[in-house]
Amino acid sequence: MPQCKFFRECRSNAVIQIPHTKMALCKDHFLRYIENRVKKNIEDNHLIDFQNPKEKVLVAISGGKDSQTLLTILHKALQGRVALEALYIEVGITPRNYSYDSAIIARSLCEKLGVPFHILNVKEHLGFTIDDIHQLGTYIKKGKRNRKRNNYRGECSYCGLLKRYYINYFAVKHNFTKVATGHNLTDEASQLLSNFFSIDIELMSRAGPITLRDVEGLIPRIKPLYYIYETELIMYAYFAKVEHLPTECEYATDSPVISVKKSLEKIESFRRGSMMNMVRDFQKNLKPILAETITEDHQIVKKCSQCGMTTYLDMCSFCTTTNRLKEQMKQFHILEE
Ligand code: Q46
Ligand code: ZN
Ligand code: ZN
Repeated sequence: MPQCKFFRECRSNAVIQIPHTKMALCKDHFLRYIENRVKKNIEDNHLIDFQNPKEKVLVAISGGKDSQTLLTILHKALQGRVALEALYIEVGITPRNYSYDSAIIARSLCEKLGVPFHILNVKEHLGFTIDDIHQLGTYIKKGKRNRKRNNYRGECSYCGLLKRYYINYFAVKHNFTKVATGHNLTDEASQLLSNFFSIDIELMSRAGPITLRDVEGLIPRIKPLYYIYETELIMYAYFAKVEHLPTECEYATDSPVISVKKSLEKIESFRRGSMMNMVRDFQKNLKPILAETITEDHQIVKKCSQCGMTTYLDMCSFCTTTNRLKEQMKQFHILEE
């Protein structure tokens, strides 16, 4: 590796080469470089309103590399200028002690940084866990012929739905103004390309470092790591010694987006900067055109007839889905009648 190129006076040996600029950096300057890029994203895209005294940011933390690194960088970037708190959603995954260990690691980072830590237990709110959903899936898969009729979508799909719902629920209840998530550039490029393959223009038009819909009951989501490659985050976590859970969830399955991600990583290896160019150019050139043609104004905002949360339907997709799951669990005696 050559010498660090951050400052002329830095004579340290470089430890990493930045994927899209090929700039070689030493450890300390690499950490600073990533933190500066996150700050730039926050400022350029107005992710956080530093002038608003009521601005309050909630980080959805899972104990995994992405959210632990997000909280570490965000805590540094904000320097106490706005309120920052963390929420761990306990979805109830017992194999490999996954949920238990994740919560310990997430809490430990919050204590180290002095960030208020909250836990929301899904079982207490909903009456069942992801373990129960997994058991339901096992029964449904055994009777394969009924599989289609039962419409089982896989643990991760339900897990994602529960987390999204309860994060927003918690944020609304406790007056948070932004929810920060750990999505990085590699995730965004993969999602963008997947949406392009299925020509899902509506989803593409929503891509970006912030979801901006001024709707009461839907807290805007911000992605401070939007322009940081996954490989850079792995290196950041390593050099900054960010503690995170090394174990993978037993229910993790390869989604179609994962195969797109692998292909993009391959392209990136011989065309450096491809993902960055794709996401940046999309935001700059294509998104404004899509945003003009696709307006969500036709969607009438309502309150869910069951839970009262904001939705565009009579009953929100969380209530529809969890009602169906409850019924199915009763049929299989996973839940009491
Ligand atoms: S926790 Fe939940 Fe992940 Fe496990 S069930 Fe899938 S989504 S893999 S981050
Ligand atoms: Zn240096
Ligand atoms: Zn609802």
